[in-house]
Amino acid sequence: MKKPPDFDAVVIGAGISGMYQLYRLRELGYTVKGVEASDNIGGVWHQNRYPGCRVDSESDTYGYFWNKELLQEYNWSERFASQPEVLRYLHRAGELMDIRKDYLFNTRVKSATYDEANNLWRIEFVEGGSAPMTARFLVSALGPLSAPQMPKIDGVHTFKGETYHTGRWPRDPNGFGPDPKIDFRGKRVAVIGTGSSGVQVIQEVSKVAKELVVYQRSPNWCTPLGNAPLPPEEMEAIKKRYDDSLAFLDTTLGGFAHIWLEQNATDVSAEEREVTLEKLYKGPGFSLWLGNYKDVLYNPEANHLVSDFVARKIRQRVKDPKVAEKLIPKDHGFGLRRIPLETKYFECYNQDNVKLVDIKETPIERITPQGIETSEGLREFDIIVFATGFDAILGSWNRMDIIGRGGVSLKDAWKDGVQTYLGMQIVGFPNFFTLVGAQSGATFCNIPRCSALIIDWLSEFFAQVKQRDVELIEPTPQAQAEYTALCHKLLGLTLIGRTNSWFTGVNKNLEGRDKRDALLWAGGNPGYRELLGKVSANGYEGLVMA
Ligand code: N01
Repeated sequence: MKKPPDFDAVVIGAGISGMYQLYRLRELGYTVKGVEASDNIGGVWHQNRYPGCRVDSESDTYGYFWNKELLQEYNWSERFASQPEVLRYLHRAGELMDIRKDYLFNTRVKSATYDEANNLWRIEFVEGGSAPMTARFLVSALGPLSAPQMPKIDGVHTFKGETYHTGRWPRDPNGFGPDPKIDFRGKRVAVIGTGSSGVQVIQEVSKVAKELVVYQRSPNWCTPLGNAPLPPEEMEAIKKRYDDSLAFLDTTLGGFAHIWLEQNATDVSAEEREVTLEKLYKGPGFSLWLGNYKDVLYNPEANHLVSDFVARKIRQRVKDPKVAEKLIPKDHGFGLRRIPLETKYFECYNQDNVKLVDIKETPIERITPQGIETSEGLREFDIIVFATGFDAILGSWNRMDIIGRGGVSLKDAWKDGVQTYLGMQIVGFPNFFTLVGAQSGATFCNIPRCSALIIDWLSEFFAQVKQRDVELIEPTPQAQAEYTALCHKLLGLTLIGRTNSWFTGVNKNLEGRDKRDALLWAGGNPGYRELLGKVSANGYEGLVMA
């Protein structure tokens, strides 16, 4: 006789998508358990507490649109909310879902193994967590940017001062923000890394540090965030139009409040283009990235025109022309890696207390107990901030053992490249689901908005699974191969697919991660919704259910 599972479903992760998925499963009558490695809800917003951390989606587009009560209750105070404000929002959402009662915190999954004889997943935890548990369905909501990655630098652990990684920032135990004891005032600070996290932390630390040295390996195409307070009367107006906003967001590429222009950059006059780009540059959030001419991420010539525009902006804003040149990306065009949004970032380099070290010119040789040594010599510091990013998309899954049918691990299944069906399921891993991971329609997206689409769809599916007493769900090899091929094709149509970045799985800090892979669904949010609609309309084609 088959053993019954402890739970119908276990959800790993209490971030934005994990909490919502668990809530929906519970509402459907599934017995559920959530497990979370950290000690609280909030996912990346619980962990990334560095000074300056904030959203780069407009605040009122970043949330749970499905929760009408929360939409009407919550007042965003800024156009782009800070980390404490987002985390407060998620805590309130957690309260409204009464989510904590179903989660075990401080419970990090070590392994999840499919037990074929009993058709269930056996989940084991790192020592100190829970006793093992079993589940019929296992949903992994691990987050694409939640496995922080330290750099490979000799002596990295010898430094005697304070060190922090932006993705694991110590927190104020009594509040939602960073630990107030981390004080940069009057200190000599190094920041390694100039992605979105680095840019945000540099802007803040430069205001108070005695000396800030930025170690940059690759510059990024940063554009202005356009943040401002959100007046209460405007917030009230936003509340009245949430339904319309949602309808609009559902039409945009990534669920952001920006939509391509109808023309191509190459089809308009230089004068007209300049006026348009100027307007977009001054616009909020991802205006210039995702509200640009529709060929910018596809046509090298169009991309070059916009890159040239942004390079001119950087030259205007940075006083020292040599420093400006170092801050202009030369190895990739505008928008082909994730755009960091900034507030007076470039002006930081006009300050006397801020210095830029281009480590392609003067490489870091080692970290010593006193500081950082490059080919130019040693600089001493009190604090080093590692803004070196994540083992993006794959890391959270690779850092636990996920063992499917026949004892095959997910790492092995993906060793020659990621393969999924809909970015949700993998052949050989029955009843295992991934949310906002590789090839998911929500990963290159406004995550709360796009992950809700997936969770709503999955919840419909799980309702039918329950109704039909389905106990086993697995994609067909053909459906998986076709979906994966489609991901490659769509990404290959974009210039993003030809660029090394975390979008394409390249990570210089990790062995064997120098080849590009189609980790993203690049068919846009409407395209993904259409595909999911077609799959369900055709009786969940591509999935074997037994
Ligand atoms: O990480 P990143 P991140 N020596 O990978 C450098 C989201 N996010 O944490 O480019 C020296 O982008 C690395 O250099 P290179 C957002 O989606 C959102 O900043 O590899 N440098 C790069 O400069 C974002 O894209 C917000 O040459 C080293 C940096 O470290 C994603 O998270 C805010 C190095 C890493 O940049 C990740 O952003 C923050 C080494 N050994 C983040 N190794 C919002 O606003 C790495 N680097 C919502």
